[in-house]
Amino acid sequence: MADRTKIEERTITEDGRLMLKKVEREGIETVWDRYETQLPQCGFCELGLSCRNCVMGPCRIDPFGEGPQKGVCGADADIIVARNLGRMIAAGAASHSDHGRDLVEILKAVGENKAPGYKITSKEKLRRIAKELGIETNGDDINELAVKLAERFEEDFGTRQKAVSFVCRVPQKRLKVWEKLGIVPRGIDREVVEMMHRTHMGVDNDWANILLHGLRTSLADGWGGSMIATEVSDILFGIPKPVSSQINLGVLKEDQVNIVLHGHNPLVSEMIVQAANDESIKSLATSKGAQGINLVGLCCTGNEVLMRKGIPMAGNHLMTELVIASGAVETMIVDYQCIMPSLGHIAKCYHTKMISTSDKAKFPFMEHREFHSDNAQKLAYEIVKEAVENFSNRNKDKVYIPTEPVPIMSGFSVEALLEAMGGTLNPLIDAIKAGLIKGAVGVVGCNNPKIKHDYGHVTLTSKLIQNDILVVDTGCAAVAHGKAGLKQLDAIAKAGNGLQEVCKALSIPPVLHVGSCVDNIRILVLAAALANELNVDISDLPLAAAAPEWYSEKAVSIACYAVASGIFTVLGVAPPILGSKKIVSLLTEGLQDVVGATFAVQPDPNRAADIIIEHISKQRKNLGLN
Ligand code: BF8
Ligand code: SF4
Repeated sequence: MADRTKIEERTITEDGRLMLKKVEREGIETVWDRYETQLPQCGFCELGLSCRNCVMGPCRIDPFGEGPQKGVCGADADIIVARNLGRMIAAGAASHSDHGRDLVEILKAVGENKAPGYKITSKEKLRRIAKELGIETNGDDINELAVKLAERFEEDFGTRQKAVSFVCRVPQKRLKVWEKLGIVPRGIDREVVEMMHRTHMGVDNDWANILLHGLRTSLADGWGGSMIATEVSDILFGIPKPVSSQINLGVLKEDQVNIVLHGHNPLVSEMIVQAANDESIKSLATSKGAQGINLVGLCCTGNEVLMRKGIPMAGNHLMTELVIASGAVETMIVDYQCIMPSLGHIAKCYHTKMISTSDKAKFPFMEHREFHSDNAQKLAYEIVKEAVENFSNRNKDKVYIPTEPVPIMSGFSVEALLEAMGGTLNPLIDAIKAGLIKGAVGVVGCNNPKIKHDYGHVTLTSKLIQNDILVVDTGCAAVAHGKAGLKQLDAIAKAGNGLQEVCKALSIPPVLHVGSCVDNIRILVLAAALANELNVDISDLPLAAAAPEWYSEKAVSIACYAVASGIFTVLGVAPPILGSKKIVSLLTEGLQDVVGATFAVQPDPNRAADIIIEHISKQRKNLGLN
């Protein structure tokens, strides 16, 4: 194994550093070690210049112009880079959207009384969305309405001919842009499948045409699959409201049964939450000598239950292995996405039971207990009971909970924000017009061992709020900010004077948690509402997005739908496109004239902040604001 980098180089977090010392002592391998064994990573792949779409290949293009300039089929650098990027977008859009589909299936099952334990928590939102989509109802039958809405969404996945339902939310000016380009998303599955088709050998060999379909595919995610996922989650599990909780490894409790919820879809975790509140299970825990049952979250499943239930958050992507190394976890329950296949291996060093729950996501050294609408309630109860029974197997000598948790505020859905502002966007608009708030930025996305853990998020966001830019966050970025103490009322003091004034008046922190990664659509909904209110396009607003530490294909899809929706987006890690000058120039400059927004790549978060501050002041000037 290569020499390990210093722990201080790996993460800025105290809990992470202390836990990394423990795993080093115990000889446990982590994501950082494996990253180092991969170095140097393949230069062709980093540039996007390798292709294995067929077995005449694999092929690669020499970036220095000396070796091959075409694959066996004749594809050049531009075609290969575009095809690879297209497939990344398709995979990301598929992941969010398939998660949305699972929720739609439960919504339908609830309407048909086939999902014991699940219910419609927000009847108001169900009615509101049904009305928005023009779904007729006979009378007040909420179950019938659930089925009808689910069926409408099912159609959105297939071929809808014209457009997915939520295109009705797109501001007219933006929709015209998409219509002109022919990128209005038709069906969610359709755009993903079409991308796979186009990138098969011998189909779409016009790099720009592939990329245009890439934007359409990403829009099918943002205004389709992800939007459905969030809205149906709110209907089933409730609209998030401001809630206080705690964050970092210190949320684990030495004297309690610790159950960790990891993954993305709230379908499983919501049932576990119910089961953990069952009185008979609680008394079983007491009889085993535990002071209670402590549920904590990781990654986006963690974000979902933090937003709606105030369940404490243990950590983000790069912390998922370290949570197990605490030796204090009785059971980790996973659903899907961003679950490293290494987790089961690490759990073998402790008493931790690992449970996978989705038919589409099995992992090494995990026990597979498949959740379906009809058995979820029963299964959740059994799993929590087994976790309680596992408490007595804990080896106290191995337990280490390194820090005290940090307080965090969460739960800022669009509805909650509107409520905080007295039902209208006017206070926000007035604050922007008056220059108290210069603009708003969505800081989102992952961790990646290529960037010092949490450094990108925390550095960028701290600088933005100092400059009176409101930050809304999701995913692992939100967890980073939370651990750094930026998501509590005390953090108001870290903001610029103008932003401080607004935060104090509304009693909100300067960095607002809007949810998991599918919940990035809450930012779209807010941006669309702002654009409509001001009668401008989204691309005219003083907004930006950033993903300082992104790693996943889902993040590529999010970044693309942000830009296609008109939001300037800065990435901290370069996507594999640098092998094509034409594509780099289109994405970083040319798109401005096409969709009114571009990408930028800037690994240094301080400089990324400068770029964003400059962009926002330019947008303000164009709107006639000083
Ligand atoms: O969907 S931010 S590492 S956990 S991909 Fe994954 Fe990235 Fe975290 Fe959530 Ni989003
Ligand atoms: Fe090579 Fe073309 Fe096949 Fe790709 S599609 S592997 S470039 S022959």
